Amino acid sequence: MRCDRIWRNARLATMAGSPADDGLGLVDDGLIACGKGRILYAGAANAAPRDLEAPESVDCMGRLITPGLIDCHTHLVYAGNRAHEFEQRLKGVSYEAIARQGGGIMSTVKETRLATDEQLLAASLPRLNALMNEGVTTVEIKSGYGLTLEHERKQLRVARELASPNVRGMNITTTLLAAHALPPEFAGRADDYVDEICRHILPALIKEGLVDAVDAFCENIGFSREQCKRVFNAATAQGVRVKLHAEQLSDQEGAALAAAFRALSADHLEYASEPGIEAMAREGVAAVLLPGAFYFLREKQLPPIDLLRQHGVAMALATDHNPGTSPLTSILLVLNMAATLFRMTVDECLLGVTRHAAKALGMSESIGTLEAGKQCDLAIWNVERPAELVYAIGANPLHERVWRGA
Ligand code: DI6
Ligand code: FE
Repeated sequence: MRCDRIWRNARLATMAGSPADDGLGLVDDGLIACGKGRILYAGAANAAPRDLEAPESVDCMGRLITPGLIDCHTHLVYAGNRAHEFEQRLKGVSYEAIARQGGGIMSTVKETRLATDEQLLAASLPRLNALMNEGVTTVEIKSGYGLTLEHERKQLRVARELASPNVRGMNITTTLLAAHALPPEFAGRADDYVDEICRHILPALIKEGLVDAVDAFCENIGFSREQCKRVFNAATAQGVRVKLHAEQLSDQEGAALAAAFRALSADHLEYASEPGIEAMAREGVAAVLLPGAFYFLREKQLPPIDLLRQHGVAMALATDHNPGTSPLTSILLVLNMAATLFRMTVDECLLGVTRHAAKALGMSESIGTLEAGKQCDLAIWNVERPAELVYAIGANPLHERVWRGA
């Protein structure tokens, strides 16, 4: 069988295992063959096709290979930063007082509206590089700092630009999050802004091919359950999948709303209730847990991990990179936080940034496990045991990142 490249003498964590082995699908003496950017074989070397031949065969010297990591929830494209607010908060100024001074999300909106495409690209590249340097091969990027058709379009256009192979080698999926905050032009008129989203912003940007999914911030300081439902109806009418920032700071029954729309995922979930989790399980909605925001906000309410486990809800993990509540670009630190703060197991953590993250993006057909037919996105690690990827803090054991076989 003609291949482009073979990796041999490796330990594989295929993430395609059965629940019996906790899903990591470990293979001690493994081999991966790829052709035209796709995996042709991934498994035990002694069961590989006998006729494999490739111009290049890589001896991995016993290193561990996982699927390329997936960061399934980021707000990566924006201008400026909020370090000054961080400093104010440390001096005791409240989040609300900062918001009243025009800070918070609105300060990032102001800077993002003023930025050109080139400036947004230049500001986002270091953040994308940081993720790539830790073996990330797929990133979800949300809008939500423009809040007008023109500026939401600009954010999503830059997100698409980041995906072009001549910029970086990265799979990027975009999410419209116009329902992130109320823009000043609509102060006191949230329903009118939701009309603007449903009638103008969402249909236009979907038609322009800039939107892979639609999200909303269902929260007291965001949008009500009813307003999010209107956004979801508009997205669904256009045949676009939805996801939701749900129960981050209070129980708005967002998880149940996400389930009612068979959403790809419900994200945060610190304040989720059992009925909402049951509904998610029933409708196959993934949970996306975001320990970076939990840590940075010094949140005390843990997400209901045991309930998610009991009901068999797939748990994904992500950085939630954003300048206000999770200025975090380390997916490896997310793994340690999920274990240390949320008490998730090593296997749950690693599945959270591979197979379950792919499910949260609706991309299980093409990424998230080492299986024939999937995209050949790999992370090759200088570790013996998968647990080392979750255990170490601040270390980066990545040996090589492979995107589409190269
Ligand atoms: N939840 C969050 O924590 C961020 N957005 C959201 O929906 C906050 C974004 C920011 O503060 O810039
Ligand atoms: Fe977020």
